[in-house]
Amino acid sequence: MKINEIISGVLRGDKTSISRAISIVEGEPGSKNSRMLMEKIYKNIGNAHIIGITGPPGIGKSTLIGRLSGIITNSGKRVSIVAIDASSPFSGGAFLGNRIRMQESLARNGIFMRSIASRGMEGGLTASIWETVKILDAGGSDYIIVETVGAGQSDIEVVNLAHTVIVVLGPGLGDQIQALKAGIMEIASIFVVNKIDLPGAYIAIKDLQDTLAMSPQKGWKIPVLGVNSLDGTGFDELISSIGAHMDYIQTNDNAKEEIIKKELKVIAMEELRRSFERKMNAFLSDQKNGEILIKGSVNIYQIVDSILHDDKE
Ligand SMILES: Nc1nc2c(ncn2[C@@H]2O[C@H](COP(=O)(O)OP(=O)(O)O)[C@@H](O)[C@H]2O)c(=O)[nH]1
Ligand SMILES: [Mg+2]
Repeated sequence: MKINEIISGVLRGDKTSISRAISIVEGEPGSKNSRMLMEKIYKNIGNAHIIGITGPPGIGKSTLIGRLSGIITNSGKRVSIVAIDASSPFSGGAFLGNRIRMQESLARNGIFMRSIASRGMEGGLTASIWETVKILDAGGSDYIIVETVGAGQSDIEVVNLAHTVIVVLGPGLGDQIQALKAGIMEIASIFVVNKIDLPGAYIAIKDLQDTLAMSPQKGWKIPVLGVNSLDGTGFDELISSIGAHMDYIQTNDNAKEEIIKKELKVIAMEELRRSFERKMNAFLSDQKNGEILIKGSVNIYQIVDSILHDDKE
């Protein structure tokens, strides 16, 4: 498939082209193809609402997403899921089986799902996930749900790119909050306490509500919802809170501006990183630079400066 066919396929919403396009931005980040692809699809983005779902492992995020995406699909909207998986390739066997089964059942309902392994990936994870989300947006998704375990730096960066951030917790709140990256709690648009069928869930809801009551909120009032992702209890409220948050963003210029600024920052930082990496590699692969370096008595800061300001690319 040629790149131009892939681009027109994405814009038609063709799933095979969307998969290929995602493989390009993941597999050859910053390449000419990847850049051309992103620039060509860019004018077709902006329709999708992006929902970030984060929370500790085992809390029920995937189960919740399965149910949520089913409800949204039944209302006639198109949903895609991007799952960022922290599992290592070594312990990932069981997860993989699970994931494939989930992928198959979602596909039967027309839901597109893509898993991305975060471990072992070089820097730039946030940018390639952002690009993946934009490809799905250009491909006609109305909703894109991104699942992350909120424990690492890239998790917080990724979830920060969502329009609506849902932090999922459950009974035994204290330990869970400990497990999350500092700052995750601050970017929630909605708190969900999952597993309300289990003891301690209502205490968790109350604790979250008390914590929120202590910090004055202006603008959007963060709701705390209890759900059971196994039987669907509480999902009507969850759907209406997501809708209310979408309305809030759409009618609030400041919220819109914040989102665009965050996107701009991610792309700019990544362009800078990729460009510096190219210059750095060019410098290191030049034999005579190697000789300069091993002679000692070099000013390493001066070298860094000269690489940074090397404008011939
Ligand atoms: N009792 C109960 N179990 C749940 C609920 N939601 C999910 N689970 C179970 O919690 C486990 C972890 O779920 P999973 O969705 O894989 O969690 P994730 O790691 O956060 O994606 C699974 O065994 C689910 O069946 C719930 O609302 N109540
Ligand atoms: Mg999961």
